[in-house]
Amino acid sequence: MSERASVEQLKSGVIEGDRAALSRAITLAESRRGDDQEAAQQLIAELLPRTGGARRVGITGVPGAGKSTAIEALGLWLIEQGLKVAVLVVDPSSSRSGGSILGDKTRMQGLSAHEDAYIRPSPTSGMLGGIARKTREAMLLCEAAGYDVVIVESVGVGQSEAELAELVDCLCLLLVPGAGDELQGIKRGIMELADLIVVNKADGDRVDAARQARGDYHQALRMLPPSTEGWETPVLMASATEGTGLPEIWEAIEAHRRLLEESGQLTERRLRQRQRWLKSMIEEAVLASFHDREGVPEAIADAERKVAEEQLTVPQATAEVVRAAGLDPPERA
Ligand SMILES: Nc1nc2c(ncn2[C@@H]2O[C@H](COP(=O)(O)OP(=O)(O)OP(=O)(O)O)[C@@H](O)[C@H]2O)c(=O)[nH]1
Ligand SMILES: [Mg+2]
Repeated sequence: MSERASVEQLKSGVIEGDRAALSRAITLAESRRGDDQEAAQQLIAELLPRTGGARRVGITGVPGAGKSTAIEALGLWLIEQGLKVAVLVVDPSSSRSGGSILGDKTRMQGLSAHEDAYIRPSPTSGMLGGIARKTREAMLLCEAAGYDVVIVESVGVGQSEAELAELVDCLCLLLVPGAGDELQGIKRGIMELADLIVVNKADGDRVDAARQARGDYHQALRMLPPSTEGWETPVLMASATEGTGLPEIWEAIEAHRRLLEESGQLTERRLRQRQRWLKSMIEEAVLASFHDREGVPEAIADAERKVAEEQLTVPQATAEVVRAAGLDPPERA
């Protein structure tokens, strides 16, 4: 895969909404081979004018909160409303265990079988921001393929929520009732990022606990700055298994969207995301090429030894490594 003809073929396949072509395009974008990357970037660049049209929704929450079940139900409901839905599932643990994708597919069985849906696991890789890079490219490709809604599922493990917020227009935090008035160890920083909070599993004998949790979160939010200027993060209750509360979730996502559009924050938010992405990629590239420079690994080993033997201070040793790479140490050390 490095022929111009193949890029053209993939491009028209993606534009036609051919799911096999979309899958091949995403695989190409995920490839670490240099010629694949070149082809993938060319493909994405050509498709860029067709991107940006989707509702980009992130769903995060603790393992087992019901994210996949909720996406299955919400996705099927959205398809009923005439929308095409793509789901990208990021699971930081799956790259290690290699197993849970099968579980996700079975949890989204109806959706994965539907012709108006596309479900794809998204690997977490790269030095910075595991989620960000490959998932972002997959999202752009889904948009070019005509999906109206791109939902990114990511298990919340402290850092991943912030990465997910860098990718989507609306971040939805899924919680489960249970621990009474205790806020499930959800950190303030994460609640601050949420554009929407959903207390899931509000069914059976959990309804009262769900109501209690909703009140607690609502209260806690009042002390936090808004996720989006002019927006009050709603706290909703839902049952993904019973399918209750889904239209309300979508209504909230749409209301948030209207605010973003009307206030100009949608363009602003997406531009800021792209610029931060650019910055982190530049830093990643510079760092990688620094380590690839001739003499640098040796200079680092040398510096480590000199620091260990207390021959040099850490700033002095740093300056030596930078000079060994043929660069000038920054003036502000
Ligand atoms: N009672 C009840 N159970 C639910 C609900 N939503 C999900 N579950 C159950 O909770 C379990 C976990 O659901 P998942 O949808 O796999 O949760 P998840 O958040 O995607 O989990 P991970 O992807 O592993 O982080 C499953 O057994 C679901 O059937 C709900 O609304 N009510
Ligand atoms: Mg899941």
